Amino acid sequence: MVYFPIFPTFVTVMESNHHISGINPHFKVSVRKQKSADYYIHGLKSHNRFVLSECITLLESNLPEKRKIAEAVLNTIPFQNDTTIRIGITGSPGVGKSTFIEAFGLYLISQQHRPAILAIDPSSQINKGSILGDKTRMQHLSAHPDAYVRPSPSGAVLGGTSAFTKEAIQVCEAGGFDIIIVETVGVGQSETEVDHITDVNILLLQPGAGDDIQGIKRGIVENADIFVINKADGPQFELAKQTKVSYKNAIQLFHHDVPGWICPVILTSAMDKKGMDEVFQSIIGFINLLKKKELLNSKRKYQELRWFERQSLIRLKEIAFENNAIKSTYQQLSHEMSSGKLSATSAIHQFEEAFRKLIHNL
Ligand SMILES: Nc1nc2c(ncn2[C@@H]2O[C@H](COP(=O)(O)OP(=O)(O)O)[C@@H](O)[C@H]2O)c(=O)[nH]1
Ligand SMILES: [Mg+2]
Repeated sequence: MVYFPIFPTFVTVMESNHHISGINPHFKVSVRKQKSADYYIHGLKSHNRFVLSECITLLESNLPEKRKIAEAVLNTIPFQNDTTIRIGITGSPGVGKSTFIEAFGLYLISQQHRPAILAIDPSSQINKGSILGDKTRMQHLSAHPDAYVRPSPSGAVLGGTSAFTKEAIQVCEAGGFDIIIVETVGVGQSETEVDHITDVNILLLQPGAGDDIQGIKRGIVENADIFVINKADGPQFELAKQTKVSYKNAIQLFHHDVPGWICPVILTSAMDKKGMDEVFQSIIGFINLLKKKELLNSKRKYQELRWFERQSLIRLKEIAFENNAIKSTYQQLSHEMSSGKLSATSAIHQFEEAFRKLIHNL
């Protein structure tokens, strides 16, 4: 196997395609008839959950023929809907994100909302198509007719997690869900950052987390709009209260992007289903402030633009590497670098030369 140190995502895509084409490129198409874009569009419009699931599976596919249908669907359904709320929930593994979403989702249903949950957890294990942990933690919510829970493996999709999630949010909204919750670990993983796809971000913490606030990456704290200290129950309740004070003091040092917003720090117990109302009121407070300052639409427009910029670069890279000359030049240079014959600076220079030559000859 050729080692590609720089483009790991790209390599995964390329290699998986290679394996598929090595067996039989039309294998899947011949055994199962591909459903049309109209089938998905109609199913989403009639709020059919089964079709929504099929549509998200379609979005996860890297196969060009499926991608084409997915794009036809995405180009037909609305991409902006300002009556929906997109919530990002991040936090280290084990803080209780999935348990919290189970309690919060059920609370939202009691308030006549229809929540859809996209759980993208790189630490989750995939087993028989579902992700262990997340769905079991969201047992009641998963089974509820007014909710939709979709765990997705991260990194397995074309263009990275955020591209897939952005599209999945769009189809969930088209499928009749008005509150979309995205669960990610979001700690230091650039492709799992949800702040470019959601309206409001919640950082989930657990009692004691305030002790190491200095160690928490500045970016993560800065991207949060609401802090939730979960597991504020039983013997940990007192510690949770102290953690709340530490956070309240610490976040005063950070400047929030939205003028006038002071990040609330809320105690919850997902296990005892406590604090859900306060979290929801804070979310509504934040959304109302964004709307009042006419920032909600501009935030989403900016996210669209940013997404376009990021995705076009990813596409550009993929298209470039479809060219054999570019691919072999890259492999050759990597090879020379690993055997110590070439410095990165000259490899970059040579690669750029080869690329320019190719483009100018087109
Ligand atoms: N005591 C207590 N435990 C909780 C609470 N929320 C979650 N947990 C436990 O924390 C562990 C991790 O929860 P999980 O929801 O999978 O965390 P995630 O990795 O952030 O999604 C599980 O054992 C949960 O039962 C809570 O509010 N109180
Ligand atoms: Mg989880």
